[in-house]
Parts: sequence; C-alpha cells; structure tokens
Amino acid sequence: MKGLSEVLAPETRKTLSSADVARIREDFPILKQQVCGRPLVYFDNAATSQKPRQVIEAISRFYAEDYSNIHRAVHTLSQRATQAFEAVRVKVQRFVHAAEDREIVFVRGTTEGNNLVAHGYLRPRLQAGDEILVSGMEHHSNIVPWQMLCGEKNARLRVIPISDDGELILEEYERLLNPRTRLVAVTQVSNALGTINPIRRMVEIAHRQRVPVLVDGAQGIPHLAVDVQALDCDFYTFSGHKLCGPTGIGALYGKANLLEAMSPFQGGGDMIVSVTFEKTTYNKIPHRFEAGTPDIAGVIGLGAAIDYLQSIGIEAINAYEEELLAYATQEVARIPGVRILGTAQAKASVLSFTVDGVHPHDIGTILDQLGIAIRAGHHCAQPVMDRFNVPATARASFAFYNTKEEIDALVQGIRRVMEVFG
Ligand code: C6P
Repeated sequence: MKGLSEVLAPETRKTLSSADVARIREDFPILKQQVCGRPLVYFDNAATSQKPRQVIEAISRFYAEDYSNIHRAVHTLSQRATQAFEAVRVKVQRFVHAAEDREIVFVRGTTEGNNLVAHGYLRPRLQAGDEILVSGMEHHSNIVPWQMLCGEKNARLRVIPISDDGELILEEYERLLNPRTRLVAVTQVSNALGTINPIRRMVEIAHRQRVPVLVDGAQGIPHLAVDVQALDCDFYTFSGHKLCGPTGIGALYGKANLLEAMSPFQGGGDMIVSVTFEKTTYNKIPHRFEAGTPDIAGVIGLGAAIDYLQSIGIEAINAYEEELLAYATQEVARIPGVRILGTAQAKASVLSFTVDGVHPHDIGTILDQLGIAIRAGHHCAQPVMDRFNVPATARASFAFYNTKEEIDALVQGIRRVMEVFG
C-alpha cells in the first residue's frame, strides 16, 4: 500500500478526508484490536498517543542494525548511531523552527525540560521576594518545580486566573507581571480544558518587562505548527510520546544565549570537556545538559515520529482535529445532564465533561466496557478542578487517526452511562 505522502503531497492537503484517515489507521497496529469485545476507540491521546509502524520499525531497525553508544567511540557503529542521533536534533530544530540545532536539548519529556529550566536557569537567579508567574491551567509539572524553588528561595508563586470559559484573563496577567517577576511559565494548550493560549501575545507582554517565558508545549506540539522564533518564547518543552513517538524522550528548546548562561543540571559523562579532581570544564551546549547515556533509540523513534507527522502535514492534522472536536462538542453537548468544562474560543483536541450524578471514574469504567478509552480524573491539573468546583472530569482527547464514527460511539456510550445510573 502506498504511504499517504505518495498519494498526496502534504503541503497540498488542507484537511484529512475519511479515505486519508482510513489509510492512516492502517499504520497503527494497536487500533485494529477489540477491547471488551468491541472495536477499540482510543480517546486518551492527551495522555499519550499511539505509535505508527513507521516509528516502531525505525526503533527496531536501529537496534537491529546501527545500535551503539554515541559520542564516545571511533568505531563504525558508534559513528552511525551518533550521526543518526544528531540528525534528529536537526529534525527537531526544523520542526519547531529553532534558529540553531544547539538550541535543542534532549530530555526525558516535558517534566524534565521544565525541571531543567527550574534548576539550570532560574535557581541561581531567584532571590527572596522574587516572583514566578504561572497560569491557573497548568499541569502539575509546570507548577511543582516552580513551587519547590519558591519554597527554597522564599520567592512567591503567582497565578494568572481563568475565566468561566477556561480562558486566561489577560488583563490580570498584565496586572500580575511586575519588576519582581523572574519567569512566566505557561502552557500552550491546556490538557484539562483544551484551551489554546495566546502565547505570542503573552510573550510580547512579558518581554516588555524583560521577563523570560517558558512555554509548556506538551499538548501544543501534537496539534499545532510550532515556530519558537515566531512565538519568541525563551524556552519550549515537549514530550515525544504525545507526538506518536516513544516514551522517555522529549526536548527542551532554549534560546542559545540563555542556554549558554545556564548551569548544568546533572553531572556525568558527555557533559564535560575535561575532568580532574580539582576542576571540571563543561561541554558546550546542548551537550552540557545531556549527562550520561541518553535514550538513543528514543531519539531515533522521535525522529521517525516527526517524519511521519510531516508526511501527513501538521496543518492538515490540525484542521481535521478541529472538525473532530467541533463535531464531538456539538454531539456531547446535546446530551442532557452533560456539562462541558472548557468552552474557550480557541481549543485543541480535548473534550472534558461531567455527567450529573455520575462520578467520572464510573463514566470511564463503563466506556471502557464498550471499548472506549478515555481518561477520568484530575488530569494532573488539580487547580483546574478546584477552579471549576469538580473533583474530576471525564476527558476524551482526539488525534488525527480518530473518526466521527468513533465519536458517535462515544455519544452512545455516554447515553449508556446515563441509563446505568439513571
Ligand atoms: N499530561 C495527560 O494525561 P510528561 O509526563 O513529562 O510527558 O508530560 C507532562 C505534561 C506537561 N504538561 C502538560 C500540559 C501535559 O498535559 C503533560 C502530560 C498527560 O494530560 C499525562 S499526566
């Protein structure tokens, strides 16, 4: 069977047709199975996305043919592995439109990227009485590292509030920024509400006061074309596993001058130029931040995932997912007793909801019995739950391999939940 890119050049594809999606689904072996006797409907993509065979095969081929440690040996396998590894750095650079490949640091994922900035950039610069500004819709990984630093340094964590629609209140944001603010850390897309934040504008506002901005791109990069230079953000973090790549690998983008000024987070092999018992000279960026043997095969898989997404086209993915989200929102909103959390103007791929009188975990369990995988809980964003006065939500999150027929199954499933608890 021909690959999608052979059928239609990605740049000419505006959205995905049902024939495109049918072909795409052929690439995902996991989607072919039944769960609880029903065809699997995978709507937990915000937690992690499924992997196409192109990614699975790239990892397996790498282990079978080129596997070796990198940056350490002169032998052929090591050279091949190093070349393949560093080629992915360039791929990531181009994918996020960074100016230079040395601005891309491989990390375990968004969480590690945020922590690296907390320890390498902010810790030496933060003083008592300083402030770090986060938004009310952050994932715990973009709250806790800053909170830990604030505790250590006697600094203050401040929070941009959210409107009832799930949008950040920008007037409050401007009001909260002040000469003591040392960093703004904000998510591009909320994992609990789906809101797409106006990052470009927020960066511009922060930069007027010379405050650097870290963007948590975990939920942004799988759905939106990312251009870190156009956004002008100072740091951007993301996880490969939400992008059809493997777990255990992600990247931190940082502007070269900021990375240059940062201290290493971990010490070990590969992050040094020379070591004596008296003194260590650190390697140049980005290697200074990549101590120890990295997840080499993970990087190879991430590269294959980027190739795969680009062969479809990020714009087409985005347009198609918008159609899915609009359809799901319309159909789910029609069900009496359902409340949708997150009704922002700009949203991506996440439908969070509650059903009157039914705990979200029960919704998740019944849907699972119907073969439908959603996430139920606080989505590692407990402050969002508090803001909307719910303990948890049910969350269906969509990817480009999902279909409207699957959304119909979800709607029937929610109706079934109501029958069971009615
Ligand atoms: N959210 C979800 O189900 P890691 O675990 O490091 O790959 O990603 C953390 C993370 C950071 N920011 C945002 C906005 C996220 O959504 C996530 C991960 C998953 O929503 C798992 S908790």
